[in-house]
Amino acid sequence: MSNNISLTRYLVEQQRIDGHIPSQLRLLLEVVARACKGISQAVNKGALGGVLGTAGSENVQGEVQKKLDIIANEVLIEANEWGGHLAAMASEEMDSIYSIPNRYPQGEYLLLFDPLDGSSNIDVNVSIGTIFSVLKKPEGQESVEEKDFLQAGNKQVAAGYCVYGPQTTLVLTVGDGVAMFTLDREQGSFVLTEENVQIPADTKEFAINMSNMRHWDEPVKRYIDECLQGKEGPRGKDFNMRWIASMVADVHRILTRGGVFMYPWDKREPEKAGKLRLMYEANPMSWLIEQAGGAATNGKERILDIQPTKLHERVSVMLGSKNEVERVTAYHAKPN
Ligand code: AHM
Ligand code: MG
Repeated sequence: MSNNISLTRYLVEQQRIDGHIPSQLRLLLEVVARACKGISQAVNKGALGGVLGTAGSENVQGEVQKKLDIIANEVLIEANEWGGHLAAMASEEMDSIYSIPNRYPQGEYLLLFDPLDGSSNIDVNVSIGTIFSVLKKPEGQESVEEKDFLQAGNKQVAAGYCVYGPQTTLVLTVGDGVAMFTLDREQGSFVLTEENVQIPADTKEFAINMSNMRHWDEPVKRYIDECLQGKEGPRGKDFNMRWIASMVADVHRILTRGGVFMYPWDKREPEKAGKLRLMYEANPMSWLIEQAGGAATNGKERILDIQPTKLHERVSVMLGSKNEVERVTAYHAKPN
């Protein structure tokens, strides 16, 4: 459908028509997109660029960092720190927030990101991606602290991801639907390839790491068990399963053809609410999914309404086709 509308033109027109993208936010989104182009280049080079393998360090969550995790993190910081549009950044790969150095002007936005989601897929040439969320800095204060980031997902002013797969695709919402842009490598720009993305309310496809089944809670077990029973079971239809182990790629499939994605709480680490992180994984993805007509809960409540209590907070995630997410959420409310 494109008619060759670049991301730049799309953002300028959004700013002009609706006036709900202030110029600082437009600049921010362009800079994030430019950084994603750089990350895409590094990902594409793979072994030729010497970027595969582990970096020999761990992040704040105790996960081994890959070289590309660190490269992607640096690309995003270097691209965003000098433009004057940000007050601070936060990343899955950094223990604490990154305030904009004094030598640069400070802007009014806060940028959160998972620089390279799907780390276990980096070295095996399977789709990975960058996830980002944009919040506004609370008004009337000079410096920014971690507590200023602790805003519910419903306060986001922009959210998106860039998936590095067979194509590099940037997916974006500023609260006015979901648009997809494909990277045209010859032109070096993102070109609009899908607008007003809509997820069908029903689906026959689920995504969950089945190897954890014995650790799940009853409502999740019940939901998946009923899917597995297929036509002969209470759902009366056969289901298909997909699990890419890159949330970006699984969410991209759901935005493209529907489906339900779950990474629920499980008994392996009962004190943690889930594996995925609320502020820079679940929140941006939940907003995109809702903007496309889907739903996102933690099994009990809307993810976007959860008040974060810490930057790297984890959350149980169930998102995608509305009727399926509502069903599994209802199973949590009435386990029997
Ligand atoms: P990461 O941010 O360290 O890459 O972890 C998040 C990823 C998600 O992209 C994906 O859905 C999940 O972890 C896969 O986990 P598992 O390997 O337990 O199936
Ligand atoms: Mg991640």
